Amino acid sequence: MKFTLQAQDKLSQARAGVMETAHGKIETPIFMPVGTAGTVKAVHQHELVNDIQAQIILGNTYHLYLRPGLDVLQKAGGLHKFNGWDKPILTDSGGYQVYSLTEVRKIREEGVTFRSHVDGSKHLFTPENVMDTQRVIGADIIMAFDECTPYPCDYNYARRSLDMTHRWLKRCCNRFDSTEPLYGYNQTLFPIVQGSVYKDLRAKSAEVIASFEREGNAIGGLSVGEPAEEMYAMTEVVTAILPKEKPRYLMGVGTPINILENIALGIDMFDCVMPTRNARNGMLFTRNGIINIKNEKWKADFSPIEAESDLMMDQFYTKAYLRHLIRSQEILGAQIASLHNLHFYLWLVKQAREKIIDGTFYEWKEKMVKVLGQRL
Ligand code: PRF
Repeated sequence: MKFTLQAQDKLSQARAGVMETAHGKIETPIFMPVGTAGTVKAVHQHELVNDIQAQIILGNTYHLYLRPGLDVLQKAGGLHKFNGWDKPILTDSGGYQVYSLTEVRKIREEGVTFRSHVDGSKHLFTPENVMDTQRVIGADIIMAFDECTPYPCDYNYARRSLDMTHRWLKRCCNRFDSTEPLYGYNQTLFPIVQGSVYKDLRAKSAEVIASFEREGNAIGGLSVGEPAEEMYAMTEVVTAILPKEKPRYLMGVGTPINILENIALGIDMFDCVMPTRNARNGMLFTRNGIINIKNEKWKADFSPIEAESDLMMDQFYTKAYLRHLIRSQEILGAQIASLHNLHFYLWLVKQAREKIIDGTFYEWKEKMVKVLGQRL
C-alpha cells in the first residue's frame, strides 16, 4: 500500500492524501461505510459505487467468522468475490466486537474465549488465528488484535491491558509477516493505539505502535462513552507522535462533528455504524442539522428529503413519504434513510478534503460544527 500526502492545512493538523491499495485508490480524509456481515445494511453495492461513490467498506472478522464461516469465504475466493465489491475492504480484527457483543468472555494472555451471540458456541480468538482469519477474508487492510478498554477504566487496568495489546501486536506481526496472502494481492496490517483516557498511556502506546513501522496506524478505545473533549485530547496526543507520512485511522468515530474535529487533529480514516444504524430509527443527518423524520412536524411536508443534495433519492422522495415508511417499518424506509445518511457522511469528508486542498478548511470546519449539531 502507498500513501501520498497532497495537502496540509495551515491552521490545523488536517491533511488530504491518497492511499493506493490492490483494489484501488482511496482519497483521504475518508469515511468507510460499515458492512459488518459483508453487507452495508440495506444498501446495494451498486448504490455504494454509483450513487454515493464509496471508496472502501468495512467488514468484521467476528461476524464473518461466525457466519458464513471461513470455509465458505475461502471457497468463494475471499470477501470481495463473495459480496461482489471489488474496491478496497478493511476488516476489524474482532477484538472490539467480542467485547461489545458477547457476554461470556475471558481475556487472557493467550487470547479471548467467548460464546457466539448467534448460537452460544464457544470460541477462542488469538492474535495468530485472527491474522489467519483475515487472510481468508482477504481484506486489503486488516487490523491487529487488541483490547478496547471500556469507559470509565481505572488507570492500572488500562496500563496492564495496554501492555498486553502491545505484546499481542508483536504476535500479530510475526504471524502476518510469516504468512502469504491467499488470493494473489497484497494485504497490509494496521496496529492500534490504546490507553483509555490517560495521556501518558496514549503517548507511550503511540510510540510503541509507531516503532512497528507498519504502513498505517489506528487509534482505538475512543468513542466508548467518554466526553468528546476527552476524545479530542487523546487524538491530539497520539497524532503528535504517529508518523505524518502514514495514514491514521480513528476507529468507530463518530458524529459528523466528531469527524470534522478529528480531521482537524490529523485523522485520515473513519468508520461508524451511526449513519446506517440511526437511519433505521429515522435520524437523518443533513448539511443544515439533524432531522428526526418520525416527528409530527414532517407529517405533511412534501418537500424533498434534502433539497441541496445531489443524491437522486433525496430529490425523488419527500419527507412526508419517508416519515410514513420509517413509521410503518417498511424496508424501503431503511434503504432510503441509510443511503441518505451515508451520502451525507461521504459528502462531508469530500468537502473537508476539498477545503484542505484549497486552504479554507479551518473556517469552513468552524462554521459547519455550529450548524451540524442543530435539531431541525
Ligand atoms: N478496537 C478495535 N475496533 C474498534 C475499536 C477498538 O478500540 C473501536 C473503539 N471506538 C471501534 N472499533 N479493534
